[in-house]
Amino acid sequence: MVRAYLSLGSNLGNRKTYLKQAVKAISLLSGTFLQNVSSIYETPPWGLLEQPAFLNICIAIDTNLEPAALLSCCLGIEKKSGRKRDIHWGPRVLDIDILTYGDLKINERGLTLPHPFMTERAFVLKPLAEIAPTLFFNSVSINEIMSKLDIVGILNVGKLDL
Ligand code: X6L
Ligand code: MG
Ligand code: MG
Repeated sequence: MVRAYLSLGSNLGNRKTYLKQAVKAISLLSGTFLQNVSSIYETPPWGLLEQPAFLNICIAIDTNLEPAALLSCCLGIEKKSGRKRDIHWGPRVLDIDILTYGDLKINERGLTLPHPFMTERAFVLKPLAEIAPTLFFNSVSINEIMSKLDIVGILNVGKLDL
């Protein structure tokens, strides 16, 4: 069994409902056990600025799925939620990213672990730090990395009622 952390985001439609359905679907994956769910954070958009604000959360799972299988399950859940991939970095009903998978470091087509830009993005690290305050990246604690990121506009808006 491996501990993995996932980042979920939504900025279209009923954002909370998409996140809630995604957490439920992930918890039902074979050999996968939901361990923790962060608060919901409303976050300003990164990358493509002219789009609605996101709701972002992080979750902890313990899983027997291999990383590639976990990724294809996550993409399947995105697809079933109605996600269309048109505009790169554009608005989406649901995005599920694998942040870490145990201590694994890999770089292959479609899957780089740990997620390459996670330590630069407060919309990822703020919810992650809430549920994994003892994580380290390259010997630096998540709280130390967080303290150097811009958290302007990031708002804790409470928990999902699961
Ligand atoms: C320069 C150029 C600096 C591009 C940053 C950052 C691009 C993040 C894409 C970037 C750049 C991304 C979310 C989001 C996206 C999300 C919030 C991305 C992919 N996803 N903003 N922007 N939450 N708040 O989940 O992460 S698009
Ligand atoms: Mg993403
Ligand atoms: Mg993604």
